[in-house]
Amino acid sequence: MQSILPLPTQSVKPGTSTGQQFWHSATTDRSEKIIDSFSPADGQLIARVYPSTRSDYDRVIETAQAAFQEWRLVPAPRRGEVVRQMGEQFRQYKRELGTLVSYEMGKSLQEGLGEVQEIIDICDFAVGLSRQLYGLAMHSERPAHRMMEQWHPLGLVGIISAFNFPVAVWSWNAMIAWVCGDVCIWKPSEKTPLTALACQQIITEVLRNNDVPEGVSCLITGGREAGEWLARDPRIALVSATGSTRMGKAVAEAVAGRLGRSLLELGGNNAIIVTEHADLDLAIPAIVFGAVGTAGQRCTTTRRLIVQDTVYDDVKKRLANAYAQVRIGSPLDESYHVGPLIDRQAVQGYQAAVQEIRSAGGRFVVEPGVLDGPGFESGCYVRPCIAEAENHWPVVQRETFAPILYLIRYTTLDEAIELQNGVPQGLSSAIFTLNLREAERFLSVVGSDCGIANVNIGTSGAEIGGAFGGEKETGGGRESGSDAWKAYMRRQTNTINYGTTLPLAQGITFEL
Ligand code: UN1
Repeated sequence: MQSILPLPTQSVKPGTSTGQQFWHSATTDRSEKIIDSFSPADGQLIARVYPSTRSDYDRVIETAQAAFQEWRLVPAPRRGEVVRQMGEQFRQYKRELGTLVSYEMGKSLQEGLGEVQEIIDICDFAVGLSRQLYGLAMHSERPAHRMMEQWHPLGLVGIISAFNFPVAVWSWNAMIAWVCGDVCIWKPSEKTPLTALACQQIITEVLRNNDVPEGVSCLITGGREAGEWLARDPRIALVSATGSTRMGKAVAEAVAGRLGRSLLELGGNNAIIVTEHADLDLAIPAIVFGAVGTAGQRCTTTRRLIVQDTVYDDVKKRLANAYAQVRIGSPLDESYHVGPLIDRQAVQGYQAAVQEIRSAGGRFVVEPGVLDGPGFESGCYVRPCIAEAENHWPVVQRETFAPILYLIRYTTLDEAIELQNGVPQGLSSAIFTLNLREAERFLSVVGSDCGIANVNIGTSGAEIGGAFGGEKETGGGRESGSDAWKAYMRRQTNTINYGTTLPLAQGITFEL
């Protein structure tokens, strides 16, 4: 059994007078405001969700603590088997969950399905990993001694996820944490609570069928306050948080204040460098997908394009032509490329950035705008735009979560790399060139300072097999593939003496 708290006896009650669905809770002490989930696709209120109270939270944590005592004893490959079955469930519900992601969050259906595919992929990865949680063995300097390291589970892992990848980022954390032997408490974004509840429902059967103790998979709902409970709570061994740099700094401070562990995946300000040796037939679609995909709301979205002056005009013209083909409309209708922003507040952020670009003297190559009229009633649809800008402008230095692409000109590769690195964030980066020297220089120690650096592919759309995350204000954490699992475990170094004497290290003698 699992906890899908804050709902001690949760049920979906259809059929209110307005036809909306309400998640019900037996708890009556609800001081916090009910969370309304609106679809940015059509502006409809699609559900109302009760936020967890502090007493719900404490009950969840106590249940999770008890669950950890049992779950840590389950052999890792057995835990992997549970995750394998979860992957099967997500395969089965891929279309339904992908559609809900698309409807609640507003990304295109293709991208909603892609997000569920990321869950399936990380499940597969985690299953293999469950037999590969390797520690090293070392040669001891002492005779008849053996040294090795083991990796043990950490305990309770808090997962704070953002609206833009409402389910995939949870799965990167949870699936890996579970095979490592941890238990998880998920606080999804208050903008996308339904997709989170759906994920919990999808895995319920697997948890039940395998007699997984209640509390291995927990969910709390709420806003900033619920995030703070996790960050401040010494019972939470690791807080993995995805979101804005502002949120990440608050989490980092609170967790560091109690010397806990945090794993942060925060803002990006990702650039693509296009050199005169680029294959523009590859570069243009990569740039467009990177800049307009998910309506510019990926942390890996391409926000800056740094183009060599010799090809600048050509790139600018081709991009303007490509943008003219981009179709904006309902994310559920597959004939459109770009859906809405998450809410009207995000639209205001887009408009404020546009205003700031104009005041700074920026010139729009592709004009911005907010769409209205039939199909755009939610007020959340905006035009992806391109502005010629300068890297040092405050608006360019900031991450605006919207489809605004800045065009910046350069002459030498060193200058391009300096521009690319010349922002506070350090998540993703790319270069388009067929010139080996340029590509290798970009990847070298004097090249990109980002956690992700690509050649001839865009900045977004990373595969789950690599470690995902970035440097500087992006927070330094790594999630998902490679050896990111180590963040979810504690390392123990063991020295075993199987001899009959007690030689000391460093040649020290100590005789009684
Ligand atoms: C995010 O935007 O927080 O690399 C995650 C990508 C996706 C994940 C993005 N696989 O664009």
